[in-house]
Amino acid sequence: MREYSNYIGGEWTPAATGQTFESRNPATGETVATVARSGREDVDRAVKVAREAYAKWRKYPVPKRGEILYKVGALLIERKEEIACLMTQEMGKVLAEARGDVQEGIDMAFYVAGEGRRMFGVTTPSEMPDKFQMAVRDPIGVVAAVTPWNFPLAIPTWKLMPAILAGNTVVFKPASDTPSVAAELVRVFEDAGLPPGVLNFVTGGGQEVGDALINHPDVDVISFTGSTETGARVVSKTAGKNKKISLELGGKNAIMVMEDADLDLAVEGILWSGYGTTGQRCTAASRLIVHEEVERPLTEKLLARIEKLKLGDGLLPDTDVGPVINARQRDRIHEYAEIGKAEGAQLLIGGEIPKGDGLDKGSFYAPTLFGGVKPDMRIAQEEIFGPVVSMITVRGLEEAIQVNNATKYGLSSSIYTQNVHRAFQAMRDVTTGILYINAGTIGAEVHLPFGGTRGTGNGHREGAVWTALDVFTEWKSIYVDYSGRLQRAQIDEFEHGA
Ligand code: UN1
Repeated sequence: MREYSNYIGGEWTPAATGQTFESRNPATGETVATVARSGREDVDRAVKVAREAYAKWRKYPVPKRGEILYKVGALLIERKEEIACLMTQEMGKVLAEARGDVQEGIDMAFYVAGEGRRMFGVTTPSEMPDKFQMAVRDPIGVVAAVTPWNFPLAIPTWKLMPAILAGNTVVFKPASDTPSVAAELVRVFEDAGLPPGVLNFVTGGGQEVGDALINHPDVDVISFTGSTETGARVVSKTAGKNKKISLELGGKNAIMVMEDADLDLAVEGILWSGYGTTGQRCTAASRLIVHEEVERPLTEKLLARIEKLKLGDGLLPDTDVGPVINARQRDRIHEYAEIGKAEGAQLLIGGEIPKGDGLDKGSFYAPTLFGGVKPDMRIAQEEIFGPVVSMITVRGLEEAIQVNNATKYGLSSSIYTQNVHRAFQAMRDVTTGILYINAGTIGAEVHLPFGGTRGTGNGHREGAVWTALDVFTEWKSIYVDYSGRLQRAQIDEFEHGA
């Protein structure tokens, strides 16, 4: 069995208390790894080491920092299959998707590495003669990266790579459901030659490790991806402590299907976005907003496909839908199905914890579709984070967009239409951070901004390096006066043509 400890100052070390916990395979219930159950003492040590390493790292040339990330990318390519298999075992997503998760980290590595020879600042002319001015990006200090289990490799790379490239040092706390994948990522950084102390890794619970980390006075930036409730806790617990906080929280993403849509194409997008990753992406489609004219044929086509989806262990080649992350989450999803029924929505398929076929050993949930959903029902408003899709019928594009926009979240949306006017109207009026035309709600590429409006976040964007660097750097404006005399901005006047 695998064993992982913390990684602090370039050393793999057990938790100060010597305690451990286990991560389990959600498809089989088997133990995947034993990892350190850390506490405040470990966090204190990791932050101290990160702070010390920062003094040197911030002066290390940015292109050279980028070169380490090229090596990280190359090692991830070498280890892609091994890490993907481990990810399927630890998190449950089917192997093809686990490979995609690692690939997203590889894409990020090369993309951010290249940024090492850009990281552009700004120059702009002065209002005075003999004066030069520019703005440059400065690192901030120690970053706490707190990451979720649903993209156990890709999402950490969105945080660690730009943070490290910019010259910060990091303490990384992964979700307790997926510590092994996170540890393998840290090992890649180590093997790529990242100097000790630049990246530190502490595993353990949210209460013990997470809270100690975000509240630590020497942590300057908190980059958190996870549930809306935990995000709110991060903000309230650190209020008044003057930390820079970037949040990526929930979604209630919708696919709009207009009356002129290519329905077969839409069905593919709905299956992929609604039930891919067992509905456990923040970008997953959990609402379907359908024009009344196509509701019937679309429903028929969808049901014919949903009933054929095969649940099982993600390592098996014929599995379409893997388990959900754990039994607690499965029960929560089931509660939502019950809520949907009680609210008067029509359960068209699913709505149950499947039995037999070896599924009882793991945490599975049947792909579920509700019809007759009203936009204000709880199953149409709250994030379920499972394979549950709620179908709402509308009479036209404006109503579709209005329903699409009317949730407390604002991550991703999609519209299926073959009419260019409708597509552009959606591009203008949809208020989510991501919009797809004739594709589902998932599948963001690393080099565009990733994030959402309203309750999905707090205005920051990950992915695209120029937006990610806004989280991990501060702008410094520098004025260089080479006139040799006192020049007073806003006061002195200059003769034309002098
Ligand atoms: C997430 O949903 O938590 O766009 C991240 C996507 C992936 C990333 C998803 N590239 O679906």
